[in-house]
Amino acid sequence: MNYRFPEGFWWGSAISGPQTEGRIKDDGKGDNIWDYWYREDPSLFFDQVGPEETSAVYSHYKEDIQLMKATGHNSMRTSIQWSRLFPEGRGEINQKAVTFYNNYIDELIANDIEPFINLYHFDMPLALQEIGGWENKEVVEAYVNYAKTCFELFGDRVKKWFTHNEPIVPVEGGYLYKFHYPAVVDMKRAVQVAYHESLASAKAIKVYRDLNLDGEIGIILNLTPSYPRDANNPEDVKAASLADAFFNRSFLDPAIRGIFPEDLVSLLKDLDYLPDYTAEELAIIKENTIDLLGINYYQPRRIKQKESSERLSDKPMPDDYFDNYIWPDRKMNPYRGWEIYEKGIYDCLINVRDHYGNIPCFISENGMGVEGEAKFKNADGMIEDDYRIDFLKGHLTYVHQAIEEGCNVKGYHLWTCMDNWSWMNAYKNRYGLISVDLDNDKKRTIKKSGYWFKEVSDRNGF
Ligand code: BGP
Repeated sequence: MNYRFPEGFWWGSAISGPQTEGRIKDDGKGDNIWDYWYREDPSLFFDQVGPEETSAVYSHYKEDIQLMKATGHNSMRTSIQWSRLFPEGRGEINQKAVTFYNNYIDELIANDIEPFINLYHFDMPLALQEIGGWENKEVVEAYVNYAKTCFELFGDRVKKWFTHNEPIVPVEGGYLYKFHYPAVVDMKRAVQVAYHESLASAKAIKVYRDLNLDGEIGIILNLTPSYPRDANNPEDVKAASLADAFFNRSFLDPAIRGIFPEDLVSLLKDLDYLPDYTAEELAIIKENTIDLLGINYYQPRRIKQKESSERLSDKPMPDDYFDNYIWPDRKMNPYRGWEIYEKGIYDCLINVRDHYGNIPCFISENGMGVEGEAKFKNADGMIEDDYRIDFLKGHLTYVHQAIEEGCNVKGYHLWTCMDNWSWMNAYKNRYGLISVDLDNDKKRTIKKSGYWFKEVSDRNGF
């Protein structure tokens, strides 16, 4: 064996409630922004497939947990759907949701799979979006109440909690680049949303600590290391550093250090774009930082200095400060259109070691989305996804190197366990260790990578 991982390493995958559970009649779930947006305009979604059914884990969770076992999971992350537990986002609790999540969590534990629970995965309850979503402080309060309810209901058994998954994504998708509802383009509003997400996270952490439960709480951030085109060109370096401030440090710094990055704050101040905040809120953010960081890594960002001084729109945008650069040597995942750069995962981990106190962390998502995987099926109906195995090996080799060099990495979770519904991309790109056949009653079949992953987990290395 070439790469052995530390004792007790977490092997598993991540999923989310809205992407997997599905809805059935009378389950009591309320609408979230995805249910609403799909109803309003199904043509926005790949093949017009909406969030209604997804992979139907709500009904299949027992069978799915057996498949997790069969693919080597000793841990897994999912998210509670806020709109399942509180159909209106606040107020009355849906008891069927309590029963479902209790059963799901108990079944995981009974099968020796540790549940990691995330509280927010892009799924704002519609009733709360109607009053402004993350732009409104009332929604921050509703979130804190929802978080507290989850800790009280499930915190006796769940020992790892996460306040958000990729909080920059609702900012980018909903308020800058139009791939989440409400799909507006307004950087000032985007800043308010980002600030409230950090505030909500800190307030939930405070509530969690006040409850004195035995467990840890963290956040999941998607880190995109920003590489300048030319490390010897100060303008490229500055542009890359600003991209890093917008998309990485904007959440890393408040989550771990309890403060916002100075360069970003001063840029926003110059634009008169600072959010509505109070000194008391800043103190809450300062005092309530995370125990554990989840890192989602998919692709790097390659940056060069802005080549034209013209604004991209009549209002400021982050992209007014840098240009994206296409590295001629890049290796692509042609299906998703993302660069594959294995060393990026190592650079993220070294950054956390050197600049964020080597806080305990784990890879909470990393994976390869491929379109049309059915063509890789062998005679027995198994998808031979050797490309995914290569992808995993490439990244795990760098995770291993980071551990050897002192990074405090506790585990590796792949995106994802079973093929699932992915927002506007719906079922376009498949990421799973297990395939889901949408034309055949959502039949699950373990892919070659699933058997490979099991072996790695059993041997704690490869
Ligand atoms: C991550 C999200 C996941 C999942 C994944 C793949 O950013 O946390 O929810 O969607 O990306 O996304 P896509 O299907 O767009 O490639």
